[in-house]
Amino acid sequence: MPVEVARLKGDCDVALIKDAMDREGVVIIEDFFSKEWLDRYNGEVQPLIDNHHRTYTGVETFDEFLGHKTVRLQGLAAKTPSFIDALIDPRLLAVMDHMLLPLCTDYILSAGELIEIRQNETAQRLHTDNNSWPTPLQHLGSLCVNAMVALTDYTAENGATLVIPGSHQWSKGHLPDPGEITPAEMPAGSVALFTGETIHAGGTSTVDGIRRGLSISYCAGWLRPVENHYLNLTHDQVKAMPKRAQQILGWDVYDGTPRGNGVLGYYEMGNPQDLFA
Ligand SMILES: O=C(O)CCC(=O)C(=O)O
Ligand SMILES: [Fe+2]
Repeated sequence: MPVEVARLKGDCDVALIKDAMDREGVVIIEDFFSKEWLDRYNGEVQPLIDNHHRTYTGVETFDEFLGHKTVRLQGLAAKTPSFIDALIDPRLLAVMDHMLLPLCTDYILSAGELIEIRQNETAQRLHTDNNSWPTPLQHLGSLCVNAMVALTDYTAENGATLVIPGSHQWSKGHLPDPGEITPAEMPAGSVALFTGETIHAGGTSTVDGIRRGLSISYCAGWLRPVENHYLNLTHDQVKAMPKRAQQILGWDVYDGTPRGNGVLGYYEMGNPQDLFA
């Protein structure tokens, strides 16, 4: 029996999404974003993709991991206004509350990445996104949750994300049999959610055409985010955003200590929110 990824619809009860995430560690939700949002967002990213120049972190194995036939863009909160609609989508945030609040008092954006896989890209190595942080922290549970938004159709041939349902509960080092790996095939406008402990990878593309995704990952508010998106944003840009977006972008203090003994992320000895008062 081929492995199937749990599949829901965008207007479903959010409780079903939470259940699927707890049980499987990955779920596809179809008809999640409207055609209107999809067209608008694709319109906002197209000129950025057209002008894209590959850059490197300087860490060779990581640059390899990012792919040679894949266009990646960051700084999306600053560059693409409609990113914010997805970032604070109430259904996504309800799932993030469920998945991440056991570990923290609030979560922040870890990375917002546009990932466009092109013909002849080879699959990434299988990994978990928890791997971004040191091993002792990984024992705490899922440090992040990824919402992979399909901006085009995702197919087995064009590089759909490879996922392993149930792998979020595996012990570290347990590798999947080939039959347990399945492409998260989904039409444009869907979202695939997976935990920081779910094994996955960008897929192989054998076809002429693109697989374009928007990966929005949220992490515990006390972690250093994967992307340094703070450097992209101006104060004026953040000021114009809804408060919840400001908070998720890290422009607030994190108070997670039992007795208010310390806060993280304070600014000029105060709260970044004071910038907008
Ligand atoms: O592009 C994809 O489908 C997955 C990318 C990914 O997992 C990553 O870059 O960490
Ligand atoms: Fe990943």
